[in-house]
Amino acid sequence: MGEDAGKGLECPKLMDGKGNSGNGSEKVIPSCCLKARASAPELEAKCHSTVVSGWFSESQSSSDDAGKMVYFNNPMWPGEAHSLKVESILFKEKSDYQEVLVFESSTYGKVLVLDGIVQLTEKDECAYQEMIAHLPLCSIPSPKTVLVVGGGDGGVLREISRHSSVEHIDICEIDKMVIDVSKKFFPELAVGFEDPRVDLHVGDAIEFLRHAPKGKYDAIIVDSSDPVGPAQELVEKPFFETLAQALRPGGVLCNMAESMWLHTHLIEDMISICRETFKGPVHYAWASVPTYPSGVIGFLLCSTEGPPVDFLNPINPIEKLDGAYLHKRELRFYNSEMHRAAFALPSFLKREVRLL
Ligand code: SPD
Repeated sequence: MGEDAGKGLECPKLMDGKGNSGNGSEKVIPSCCLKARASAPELEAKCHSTVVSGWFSESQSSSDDAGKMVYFNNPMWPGEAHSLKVESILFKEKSDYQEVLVFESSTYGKVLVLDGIVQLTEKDECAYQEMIAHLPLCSIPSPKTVLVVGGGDGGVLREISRHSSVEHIDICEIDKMVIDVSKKFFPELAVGFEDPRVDLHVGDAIEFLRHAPKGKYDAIIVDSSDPVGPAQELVEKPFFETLAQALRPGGVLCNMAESMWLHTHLIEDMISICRETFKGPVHYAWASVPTYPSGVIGFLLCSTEGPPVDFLNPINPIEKLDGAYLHKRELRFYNSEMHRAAFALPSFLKREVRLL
């Protein structure tokens, strides 16, 4: 076990209700912490990643008035915290936007964590990156122009690269540290940046989209982190309206859409916003990703008005695309059967999000 494993990660000093640390120096409370405080008002400001006794937990921590560590759950999944055994901590720094942590786990390979939330592990990243990329790209014939929002680790780019019809890929990631960290620790994902079709924009996606020509993209993939902190605006109506404008008629959006077990209301809100905004079909799909909360993650698929899109039956099957299965590395999770299966929903979800 590495030297750092087993120690609690260093936490900033407890801040008072106005964001002051109590030693006279002003500190701004990150928005994710404000959200945490709103959902757990009995606790004061928190910091992020927690490694205690050699285990990382998707919880947050702080010290109480007596200096004792206090743990509480992430507001996105109260009452539970998935843990991974830590071999060694490889990187931990605060960027301008979030805390970035990389550690070597005992069973899932290297893990990337942002603001205390697991973004990917080497073992199961294939499920998320392959599904979020190929569900939309295999649903339209010959996609040419693609935009990725977020996705700074490069994994989604790696998957888009399998599509030889694609001529241009814009990616807009706000946090350069995520890109740099991925290039250093996750070369199997960051390889996506090496594709000459990729045009990297480091900045705010909302600002980027404001200047994007209307109707430019065949497909947009929103590979965001959870809607706390920098990704908060990415589940709100104005953002979806901007995405719809940037798509050509009959263009497709695939948006990360959380867990059906934990976020039914958020999913319901996102679906109703998208039904109003995109005039074509709106569908929910999901996949198993063991290291995400509740072990699943969802994808919202929408299309603008235009040539009809049948998301449920891939018109552009990956098996028929020259070299796509083997490009850079073999597909590990996605295939046309998984594509179709991803849209089968449990009855409770159909009822709650009115998809019946
Ligand atoms: N709850 C975690 C959701 C993370 C979604 N983004 C992952 C980024 C991988 N490219």
